[in-house]
Order: sequence, then C-alpha cells, then structure tokens
Amino acid sequence: MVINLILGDITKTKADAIVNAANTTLLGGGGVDGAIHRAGGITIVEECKKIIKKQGSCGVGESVITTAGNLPAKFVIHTVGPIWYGGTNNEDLLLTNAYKNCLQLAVENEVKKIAFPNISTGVYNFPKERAAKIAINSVLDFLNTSSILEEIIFVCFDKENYVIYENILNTK
Ligand code: AR6
Repeated sequence: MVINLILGDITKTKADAIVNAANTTLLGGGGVDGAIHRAGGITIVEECKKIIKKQGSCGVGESVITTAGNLPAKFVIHTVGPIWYGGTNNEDLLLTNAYKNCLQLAVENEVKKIAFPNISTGVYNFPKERAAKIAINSVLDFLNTSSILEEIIFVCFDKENYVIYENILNTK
C-alpha cells in the first residue's frame, strides 16, 4: 500500500475512484465539485438526483458513490465536508468521518486506487494544516483495518496544500 501526493487537477487523475468535495444537495457547485461535474458529464448528476430522491440529502461527513461518467475513473465518491465555524462545531470529527466513510465505500466497491482532494479547505474554509493532519491520520488509521486498498493519492490543487502534505507525510 502506498500513499502518493500530486499537485494537480483531480479530474485528470487515473484511479478506480476519485472523491468529490460536494455539498448536502449533491447537485454540484463550485471548486472541485464543479470541475468534476463539468469533466464527468451529466450522468453523474443524474445518479446523484436518484440518490437524493431516495435518501433526501447527503449529511455532513457522509458519502455516496456514483459512476464517474467521462472521467478516467470508475467511480466518484461524493462526500460532504464540514464548513469551518471556528472549530467548536465538531468540525474535526465530521472531517474524519468524511474521509473514513469514503474509504469504507471504496472498500465495499472493491476500489484499489482512490484519489482525494483536500476536502473542506476551499470555500468551506477549514484550516489547511489542520485538515491535512486529519486527512492523513484518517487514512492511516483506516489502512490498519483494511488490506484491499493499494494506493491512496492526495491531489492538491494549490502549492500551499502540497507543501503542507509533503511535510506531514515526511514525518510518518
Ligand atoms: N482538482 C483538485 N482539487 C481541486 C480542484 C480540482 N480540479 N478544484 C479545486 N480544488 P472546494 P470545499 C481544491 O471549495 O471547501 C463546492 O461549491 C481546492 O483548491 O472545492 O469542501 C461544493 O458544492 C481546495 O483545496 O470544496 C460545496 O458547496 C479543495 O479542492 C463546497 O464547494 C476543496 O475546495 C465545498 O467546499
């Protein structure tokens, strides 16, 4: 099992599954969510609508899985990270849940290679260093319990996040 770090666009990442930092409606938005829907095409939002019809919404920290449409992946795993309200709203636990629920869905769908964006660190404003520690620790904790996953890729869109991840991963 390896953890890799990329500076780039997750819609270009070849993996069994890529993770989307979505919102509770699953209907798309800006940031990485917008990029995934634009590049993946209409089939992704069509599946999201079916899921919403069935379950109402996707809660913060939860995740769902759909086709990846035209993306170079089999699946998109949509998760909803917490909005940062200063740290007193269970943000750390909710972000941990988001990563762990994605990994759980990945394993259930026999995903071997999964790529994550830096969930919640854009418009949801989660402090980047704090979010990176949670992302890496959640993945490492999960990997202790699962042998199916072979590769985890953290895809950083900005250099600041990339350097933060690089420094933390170097200490592990
Ligand atoms: N590839 C990889 N990472 C990206 C890409 C990309 N193409 N584009 C942006 N990022 P954000 P959030 C990075 O705002 O904070 C949406 O409108 C970005 O630099 O996309 O979880 C949803 O619908 C940042 O580091 O997601 C929600 O309403 C990271 O992705 C809301 O934003 C997350 O930034 C979710 O906010």
